[in-house]
Amino acid sequence: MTAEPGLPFHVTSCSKIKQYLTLKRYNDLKEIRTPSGYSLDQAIRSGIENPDSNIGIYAGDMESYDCFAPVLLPIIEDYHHLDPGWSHKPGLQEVVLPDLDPEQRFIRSSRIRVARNLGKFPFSGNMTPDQRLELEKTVKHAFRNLPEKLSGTYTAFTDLNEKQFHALLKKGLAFRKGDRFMDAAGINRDYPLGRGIFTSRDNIIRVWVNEEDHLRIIAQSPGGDIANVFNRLIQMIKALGDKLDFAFDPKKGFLTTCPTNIGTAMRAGVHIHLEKLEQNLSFLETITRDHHLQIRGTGGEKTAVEKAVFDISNARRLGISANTILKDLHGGLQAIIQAEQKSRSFSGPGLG
Ligand code: DAR
Repeated sequence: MTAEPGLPFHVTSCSKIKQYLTLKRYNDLKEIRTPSGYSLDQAIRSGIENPDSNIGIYAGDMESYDCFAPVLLPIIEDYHHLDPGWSHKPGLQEVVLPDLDPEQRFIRSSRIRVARNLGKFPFSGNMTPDQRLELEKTVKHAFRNLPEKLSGTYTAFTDLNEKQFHALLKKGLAFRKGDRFMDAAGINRDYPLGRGIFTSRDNIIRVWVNEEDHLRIIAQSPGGDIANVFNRLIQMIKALGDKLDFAFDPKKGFLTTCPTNIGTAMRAGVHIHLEKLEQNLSFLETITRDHHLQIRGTGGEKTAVEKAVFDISNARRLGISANTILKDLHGGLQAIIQAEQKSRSFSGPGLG
């Protein structure tokens, strides 16, 4: 596919913006500014500078989704595989599901996160230093007023020296600057100013502040009890939602910096050890596809699988409810564990 004359997409790029940002759409949108002053050129800078982008465009505020709808909507409908008449499906109810791997023979850990942005602020690639500090101050106030069972501590990265920061990083209690895609989108600007992590007393809940989105609300725990992790996450989401106005659209759901995350803005996944299915990837891919799941490397997006530990999570974020995501994951993991068990019983663990 070649870009239309005049649009600076690299000939090798296969990004969604190259596919859907026609010259006409570009000319129709290039002078538009959102209320915070965000432009189309700012939105697509990452996709222009990184020809290997999958998507190539980021929102700079919730209004970007309306101002740049002629290019964002076709990208959203393509990426999320949406049928005509699609819409966000609400629903965030605690669940009762059996632990699929109580002896922890397969699932190393479970991690479920949602992205949330505060509607009254520009999004992460479009914030001034003062806006990042104001956002941090706003959410710190919410953290201080959580119910006792969810209480915890917030650590601002600017309060740490190099040694303290790297000690937290090793424990997964800090996050580095984003990748080159996020860098080109302005998301890493002023790092580590305004960045930090809230950690609940029981260490299950973490909230990243001012990373790719204003908030990444995360519940994680060793093992495969995804229902318990999901239920703890819901309690935190609802407690913060009572205090903060999240950027939300009835049709698109929760609005995020990257259009791949809108809707539930949820990624629910596990790290699972599949020493046999690693040797039969096409079978693993069939099972994950049938259950609307995706396979990532051990370190997550755009990383390799190490020591047969796969990151498996939901592929769908929009057009289905968070509870459906969890049921997809639970059903898919059940099928994957059965297949791995069967393969191991035929050849014994670790045998060729
Ligand atoms: N790397 C960018 C974004 C892809 C989706 N991942 C996010 N949002 N973390 C791309 O266009 O490929």
